[in-house]
Amino acid sequence: MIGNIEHLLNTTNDVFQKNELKSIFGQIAAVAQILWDRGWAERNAGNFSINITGFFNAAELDRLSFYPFQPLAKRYPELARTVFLISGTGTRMRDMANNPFENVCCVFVSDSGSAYHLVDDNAAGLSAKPTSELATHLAIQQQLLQKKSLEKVVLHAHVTELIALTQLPPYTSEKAVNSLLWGMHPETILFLPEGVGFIPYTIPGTEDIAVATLKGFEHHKVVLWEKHGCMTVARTLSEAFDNLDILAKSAKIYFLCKSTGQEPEGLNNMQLKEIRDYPQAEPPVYKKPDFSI
Ligand code: 2HA
Ligand code: ZN
Repeated sequence: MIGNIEHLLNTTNDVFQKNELKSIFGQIAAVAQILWDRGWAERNAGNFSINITGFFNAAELDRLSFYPFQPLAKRYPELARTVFLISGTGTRMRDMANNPFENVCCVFVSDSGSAYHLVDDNAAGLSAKPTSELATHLAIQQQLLQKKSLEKVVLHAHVTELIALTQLPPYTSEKAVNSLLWGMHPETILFLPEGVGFIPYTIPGTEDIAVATLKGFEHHKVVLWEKHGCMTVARTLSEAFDNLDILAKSAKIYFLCKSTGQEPEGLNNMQLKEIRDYPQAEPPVYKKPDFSI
């Protein structure tokens, strides 16, 4: 919980950057509302992290190291002196939508990468601590930096349609689940040609799930956690939502077809190949988030 947003914004002197930072909070509120409306974030489900290091210069980063710190269970050398907005543990997306400032933590990773400072001006010490999935978020964010990726956002949500799919034994392998999801709608292979990674059921919040998820993200933008939900990486929170939305659409079409008592036909390999091979228009130009708050 960063409490008074002005406090964080005052840390960064550049006016343009302040507006940009404000718009990120607008985007957090908008996406949290959609996740709640979709039923993909029951109670305190779902969490996210956003790398906002680019908003701060070296002197501003130095100032963040005066905040109280917590040791991390593991060292993340590549994350030294990085800043993240991370959803607070136990916070609800429906509350996040109404007041992102009170439900997000701002975390500055120490020079050694083995601790984080909680950037917070709440003298009463009532601040939220980062999500229970912190280890997974930091591991993925470190991997993104190592890959010099443009992706700055990691989002976890309980996408009902995808969880339901992983409850069905025939779809508990990467090959089977991708073949089904691609077959249900042409957009799925178009926007996620690398498919999804599949992680067999693992206890949430553990190092084991972090390690398995990292492996999944070596070749995918979305990773399914069997019987739990999914994790995605993207350039913005809106785009992260899009990744999950496309997959949920495919899964929904499958279940709708099944509800008629019939098996869906699916796109065949020839049709999928045609989409893969079809010369695509220029990829959409990345627009800066246009949310403001
Ligand atoms: O943030 O979804 O997996 C709560 C969860 C943990
Ligand atoms: Zn979860």
